[in-house]
Amino acid sequence: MSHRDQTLVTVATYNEMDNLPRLVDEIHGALPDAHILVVDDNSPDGTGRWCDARAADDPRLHCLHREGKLGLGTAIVAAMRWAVEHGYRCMLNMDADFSHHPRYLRDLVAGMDPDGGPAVDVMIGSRYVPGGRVEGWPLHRRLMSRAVNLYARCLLGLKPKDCSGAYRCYRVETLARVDFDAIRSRGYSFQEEILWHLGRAGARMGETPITFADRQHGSSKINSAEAFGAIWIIFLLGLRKLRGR
Ligand SMILES: Nc1nc2c(ncn2[C@@H]2O[C@H](COP(=O)(O)OP(=O)(O)OP(=O)(O)O)[C@@H](O)[C@H]2O)c(=O)[nH]1
Ligand SMILES: [Mg+2]
Repeated sequence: MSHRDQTLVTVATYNEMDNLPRLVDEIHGALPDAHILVVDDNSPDGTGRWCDARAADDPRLHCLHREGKLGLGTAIVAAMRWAVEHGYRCMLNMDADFSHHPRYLRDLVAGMDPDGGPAVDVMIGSRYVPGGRVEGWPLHRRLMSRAVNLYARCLLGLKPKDCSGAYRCYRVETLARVDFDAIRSRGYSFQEEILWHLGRAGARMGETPITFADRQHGSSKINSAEAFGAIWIIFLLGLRKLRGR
């Protein structure tokens, strides 16, 4: 099956019943023709069951179920494989918790083919370009995010200002050039790692400003083991880059 002119919006979920029903409506408010793929890791709060029931009434909604919580990075890889297999034009990924507001969806899609400019392969919803902002984060979280971005940009030579956010639109034919089996990240460093692989595949990257809002409903899935794991993986990728591999 091919959806060559269509956009797929992908949302990984783990216990997002407080957010997903409203998010699905708002995504379709912004992009009525888009398909939505939810990748749910057997959420105990029933997010996956809700999604199946809703998908039975709406052919634009799809749900991929995994047996347990396997990490955000692997959920996005599963969504990328699905987008490639089904032949969508663009894949737009966002978090479920409204940190990534659907009001920016159209800017991200429009940025893929800018008027008079070259086409873009990855459009990033960016907190760190002029006009971008973070709302509701305490100072230590702002500093951590800035530090991780600086670290990844220096070590991996990434050009975008915001390399750690998940709110992005990818050209699916460019994703198809990435060897997903080579991706090491299970959790947070996935965002930097996929940019690194795409950069090596010759992808052009752009950024459009967003205001990132802290989660209002539901609970955080972040943990310090994942955060340290992410720093370690970026370091290993940096070593590979130094060795020219
Ligand atoms: N399928 C799946 N989704 C996940 C997993 N971990 C996180 N998510 C989803 O990924 C998105 C981002 O996770 P968040 O918990 O918001 O992570 P965060 O934004 O760093 O942290 P807070 O917003 O502060 O809680 C949300 O939509 C989560 O439901 C996972 O292991 N599997
Ligand atoms: Mg969040």
